[in-house]
Amino acid sequence: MRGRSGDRSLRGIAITGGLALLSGVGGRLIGAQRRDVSGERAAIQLPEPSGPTVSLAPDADLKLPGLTPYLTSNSDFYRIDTALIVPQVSVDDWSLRIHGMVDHEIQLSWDDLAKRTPVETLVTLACVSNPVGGDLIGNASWRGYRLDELLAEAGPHPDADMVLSHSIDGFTAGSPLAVLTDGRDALLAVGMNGEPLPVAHGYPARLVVPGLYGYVSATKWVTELEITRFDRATAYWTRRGWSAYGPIKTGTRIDTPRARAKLQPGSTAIAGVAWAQHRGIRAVEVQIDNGPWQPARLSTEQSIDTWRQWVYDWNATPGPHTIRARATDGTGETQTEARAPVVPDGATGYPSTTVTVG
Ligand SMILES: Nc1nc2c(c(=O)[nH]1)N[C@H]1C(S)=C(S)[C@@H](COP(=O)(O)O)O[C@H]1N2
Ligand SMILES: [Mo]
Repeated sequence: MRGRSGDRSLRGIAITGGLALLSGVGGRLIGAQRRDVSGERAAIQLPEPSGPTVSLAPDADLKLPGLTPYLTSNSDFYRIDTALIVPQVSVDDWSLRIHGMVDHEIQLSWDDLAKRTPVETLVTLACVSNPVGGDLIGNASWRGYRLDELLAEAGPHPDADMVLSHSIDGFTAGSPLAVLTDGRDALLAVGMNGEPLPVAHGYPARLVVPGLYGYVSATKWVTELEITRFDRATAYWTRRGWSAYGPIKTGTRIDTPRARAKLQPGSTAIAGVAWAQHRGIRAVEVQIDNGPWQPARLSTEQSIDTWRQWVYDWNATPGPHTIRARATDGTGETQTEARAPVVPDGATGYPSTTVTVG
């Protein structure tokens, strides 16, 4: 980050695999965050979800060498934080206020939540600042409370169209009210992969919305849902040049072979992941050099809200080669070949990997 205004980089604050890549100053220091809620978190018992807990379809994970696992562990999950110090929020101090353009303002404490029954669902979360081929994307099971139910209790006014979620650290995200209430599994999440949310991923509560980039939906350490309008409120990253709306674009990534790999001739698995959250992935195709596009084999579709793995068996011939891939979503639309940068609303273009065989 380069300063408070005119800052257009979410990438500078990306933290992946526990490695901090902090460039310059920015973010905000949270006042007097001297405590540590990790002990409290370890003792929390999450309520059991209604319905079955998540179980994986056969072949949802093809388990190929070099291919990203279907499920991302909490420790491998990417992180994006504007705060330089991870907020430490105790369940004793936490509450969620739903207010603004509503009939009944609501305030929920942790104990109020415990009286409700959560659901559990798989959602692939993605960052708008993920470049083509990048790793700011991960897939986890989330346990939480349906936002459509919580919002219905507050009674949003008919002319409201935005839910501005506020974090304790000052971060805000603006989500279309219509997306949070259209029946998808938009959650006030308290659990990630069967554990309480890790502190760095928003403990004790955050939002998770299938189909929206994190900067417009996935508020961590969430404390307020302000029901408002896009023509009245502007969220954190939108003030810094990013789009007010952030639906996730269809994308795919080549995981193996790695860029500049030296390969033996013959049978070679080309494999990766593809995503189009809440539309689903219908097909992935692979192209070698300027050859025809060939269909890849897909992993079993676990849900339209999560990525799918794909693999293409290539008979590698000696020489240098360029491998490209493209995905088609559940509506039949193929991702665009036109390259776009991550600003203002997400990168586009086909991923490409160059290898040498022989
Ligand atoms: N409080 C807060 N919530 C936040 C952010 C943040 O900086 N602060 N980053 C958002 C962005 S840009 C993304 S992509 C997701 C990332 O969630 P993760 O860090 O759990 O992967 O969180 C969103 N929620
Ligand atoms: Mo993000």
